[in-house]
Formats: sequence, C-alpha cells, structure tokens
Amino acid sequence: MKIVISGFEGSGRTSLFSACIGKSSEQAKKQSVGVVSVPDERLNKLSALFNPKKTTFTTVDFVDSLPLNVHGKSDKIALLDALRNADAIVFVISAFKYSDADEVLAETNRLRLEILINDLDMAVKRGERLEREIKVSKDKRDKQKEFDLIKKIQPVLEEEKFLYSIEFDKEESLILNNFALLSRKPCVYALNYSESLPSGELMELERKLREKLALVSDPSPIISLNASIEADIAAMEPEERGEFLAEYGIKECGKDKLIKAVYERLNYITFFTVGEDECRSWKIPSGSSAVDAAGAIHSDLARGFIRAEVISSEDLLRVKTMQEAKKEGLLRLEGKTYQVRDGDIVHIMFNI
Ligand SMILES: Nc1nc2c(ncn2[C@@H]2O[C@H](COP(=O)(O)OP(=O)(O)O)[C@@H](O)[C@H]2O)c(=O)[nH]1
Ligand SMILES: [Mg+2]
Repeated sequence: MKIVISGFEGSGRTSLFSACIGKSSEQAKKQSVGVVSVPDERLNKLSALFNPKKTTFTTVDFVDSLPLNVHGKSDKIALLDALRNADAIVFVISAFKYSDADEVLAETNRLRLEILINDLDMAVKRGERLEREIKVSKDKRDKQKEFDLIKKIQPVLEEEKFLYSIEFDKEESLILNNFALLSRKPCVYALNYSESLPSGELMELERKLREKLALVSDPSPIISLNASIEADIAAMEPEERGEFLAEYGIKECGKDKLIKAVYERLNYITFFTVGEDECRSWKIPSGSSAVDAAGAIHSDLARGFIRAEVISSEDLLRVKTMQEAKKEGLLRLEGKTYQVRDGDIVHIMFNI
C-alpha cells in the first residue's frame, strides 16, 4: 500500500515523511520511499503467547512526493506518476504558517483545485477527442459510452467535487481506470499545526475544515499533527521518543494517526496468522473472503484452499491457548465465502 505525502512546497511534507519513517529530516531528505511497519497491539500480545521465532508486521510504503504545484515538464510527469500510483494521498496543509483559519481553508482549497484542474483538463481533452472520433467512426458504441461518462464527470469537477463523491457502476469504473484521474484517489488531510496553537483553537480549525469539505461532499478524514516536532522526535533513540511525545502532549504520533486514517478511508482490515515459527499481521480490504485472505498470504493457498480455521484474536487472547479455545468451541471452520473480520486469526488448510 502506497501512501503518497503531497502538498505545496514548504508545507512540511518531508518533515512528516521523516516522522513516519522514524528518521531524522537530514536522513529523510536522501530518500523518497520508506517502508514502515503498521503497529498493532494485538500482534504484540499474540507474539507474547506464541513466542515465535519471528514476528512480522504488515507494512505500508510512505512516499515523499514533489510539491503539487511543481513547474517544469519532467517534474510534473514525475509528480503525476507518483500520485497515480498512490493507494491514498495525504495532503499536508501548512496551518503553522497562518494565524487565521480562513488562510488554512484557502490553502486546502488551492490543493483541491490542483487536483481538480488536472482531472478537468484530462476530461475536456478526452471529450474533445472522442467527439471528433465519434463523427468519423463506424462502430460508435464504446466511444459514445466513454463520451457519456465524460459528460457525467465534467460537471462534478466543475462543482469542485472530487470524483470519489459520486457512484460509478462496474462498467464505468473500468473505463475510468484508464483515465488516471487523481480525484478518485482516497485522501486524508493532515493539518500541520503550530506548537503554539492552543488545543481549543485546533479543534475549532478542524471543525471549520470539516464544514468546508462537507460543502463539496468530501468525506476525507482530517488528522492534526506537528510535523517538525515529530520529525525531531523521530530522530531520537526509540527509548527516548515516548518521553518527548508526552512532554508535548502528543497522545498518538502522526504516523499512527495517519495509518489509521488511511485504513479507515480505504476500508482495510487486519487479520493474523500465528504459530511457533511466525506470528504475522496482514491487511485486506474489508469484505474480503477467506479465499481472498488466503491469496493475500500466497496464491497457492488461494488455489488449493480447502477450509479456514478461524478464531478472533480477542477470544484467543482471553483464553490464552488454542486447546482451551477448542474446548470452548471458539475455533470455527469456515469455507471459501466466509467474510474475514478485523482481528481474525486465520489458519488456511489447503491442498495443491
Ligand atoms: N514551526 C513549524 N515549522 C514547520 C512545521 N512543519 C515544517 N516546518 C518547517 O517548514 C520548513 C519546510 O518543511 P519541509 O518538511 O521541508 O516541507 P516540504 O517542502 O513540504 O517538504 C522546514 O524548515 C520545517 O522545519 C511545523 O509544524 N511548525
Ligand atoms: Mg520536501
């Protein structure tokens, strides 16, 4: 899963990237991608039960991207490439620069406009080309469908709404997948606030931003963090970090908030595999079946899927052993179509 950190120059993208990958800003400047473990207290506890040789957390990739308003053709291409490959985009808003909430809202608006203009430009050009092609082609059906879709999305973009705010059927989605439209990407807004901002004002700022986004049907989560302080803390020894986070009154670090918000926005859940060799967390989209879960582990497991043994991590952590779980009837046998739940421990039985 690629989380691309976007925003304008000087908004704190690299500071946030540094905080997320747990390296100093100096080090973070030398790289643009960082692989980060997704923390999960449940996996820590399961690991304490099984005492495995290895504990493996599922990971996400953070990408520090070029500023949204880059000039120059090659930079623009690199920027668009990064954004198109994103599973989620985080827009960093430099709230620390302003004393007035309206300026924060204005920067958010400018961010959104960059995305909207890209999509609108693409829709208009495509529409014009299709119009020409329809006039001269014999089999117009597919082109007409595409053209109708363009006519459906254009007014949405003109109303300054991101395309994820409207529904598309399967066929439309397939066509749109060829368009590389940025406003279909799930996003999260990260308010990069100043350490001197009183918490009451921060809440008020979040409220105003939420209100503003609601006007354009934008349901994206908003998180607040102080990127430069968190980048400084990330540069410290891991043992020291907790103390400094507490000193600044930071209950949850930006990285954890961000990952949570992205999971929520993408509707991802976590399941586990456990054993004496390895305890491990995995991510899948909510609504995934037992076969999908098997496929996330290895394609062979999906191909040869027979059944899944499932128990919730909550149950196992309560009764402590698999024997006890079996005795209490907490371990269930599930078939291919079983819908995996967040926190399930899954053991796939397969035959190939
Ligand atoms: N006071 C303050 N300064 C910040 C904050 N976040 C970033 N900065 C500063 O703003 C400048 C630009 O930050 P940087 O992360 O490099 O932004 P980028 O251009 O988006 O990558 C740096 O000097 C940071 O120290 C913040 O939350 N508060
Ligand atoms: Mg930077």
